[in-house]
Amino acid sequence: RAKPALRAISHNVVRECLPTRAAASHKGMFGHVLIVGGGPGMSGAVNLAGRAALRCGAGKVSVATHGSSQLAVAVSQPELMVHHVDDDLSRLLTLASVVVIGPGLGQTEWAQKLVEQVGCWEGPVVWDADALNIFAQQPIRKPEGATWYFTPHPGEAARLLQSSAKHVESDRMQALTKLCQNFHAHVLLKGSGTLIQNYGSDMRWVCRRGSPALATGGSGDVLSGVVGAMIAQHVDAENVLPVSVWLHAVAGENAAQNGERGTLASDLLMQLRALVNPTQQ
Ligand code: B4P
Ligand code: MG
Repeated sequence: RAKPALRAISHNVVRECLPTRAAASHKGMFGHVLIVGGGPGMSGAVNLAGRAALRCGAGKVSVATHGSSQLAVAVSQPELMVHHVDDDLSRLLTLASVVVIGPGLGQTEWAQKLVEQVGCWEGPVVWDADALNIFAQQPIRKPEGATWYFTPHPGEAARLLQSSAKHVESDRMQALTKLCQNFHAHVLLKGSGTLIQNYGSDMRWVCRRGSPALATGGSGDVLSGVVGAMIAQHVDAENVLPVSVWLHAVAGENAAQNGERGTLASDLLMQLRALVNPTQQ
């Protein structure tokens, strides 16, 4: 069989995916992202994911977080709707158009219960960070009708594949394809030259943009929020990961213009806003 094609992501994908908004638009057209995470001591991760989703144009963003994180997240960004969840996500799931689970989630019993509930939900889910780590220990069968997006770095990919980060890095293409096939998910594999493959497709994408400025705590959390916002705004499933990765990478390059070393994940947020408005490109 012929080798699957490898396509570089270009700015054209953004123009295609994010058309100018109609004058009569309302927020209901741009979806409701539910971010689940922020265990004790890790409120910053959901804050970054939530703010990234807002800056990328999601109509509404809710955060479901641990009681100890609620106040910190709520005061950090007034546009976020912040809910304290003990163990029952069902009410919030009925309101969401997409769920992003994992940023700052931790791997406690509290986190495991949330992963189980999101795993049964029949909508689009972005699995990141500790949600992937929990998943690696207790795989869940994808429900009929759900669309899953996995956003692992090589360490998380290795846990999902019961391998090592070194082995994943030695053949990134193979790891990517295995993740897609094993978990029936659209997958991106992070790192310089992030790779993407959609479930059911042989084609792979590579991102040749980006910067070592992105190698900083929280930049992955920002990416998960970008992915959530693209799904909320009805970007076609096969374009969701390519467009999100491109936006995040170019936001990193632009933020790094003030100095690669010392760029913060939160510096990406205003860059993203400029990039999702194509006249600004
Ligand atoms: P965690 O401690 O789990 O890190 P995290 O909370 O997920 O951090 P964050 O969400 O901010 O960053 P993420 O990597 O998701 O684990 C980090 C550990 O994982 C490392 O100590 C290492 O062991 C392993 N690991 C991570 N990346 C690795 C890699 N490339 N190779 C080998 N091991 C790795 O997201 C970071 C974002 O920035 C991604 O979108 C990524 O693509 C981008 N980015 C980072 N460096 C980049 C670069 N040089 N060029 C372009 N993009 C880059
Ligand atoms: Mg991460």
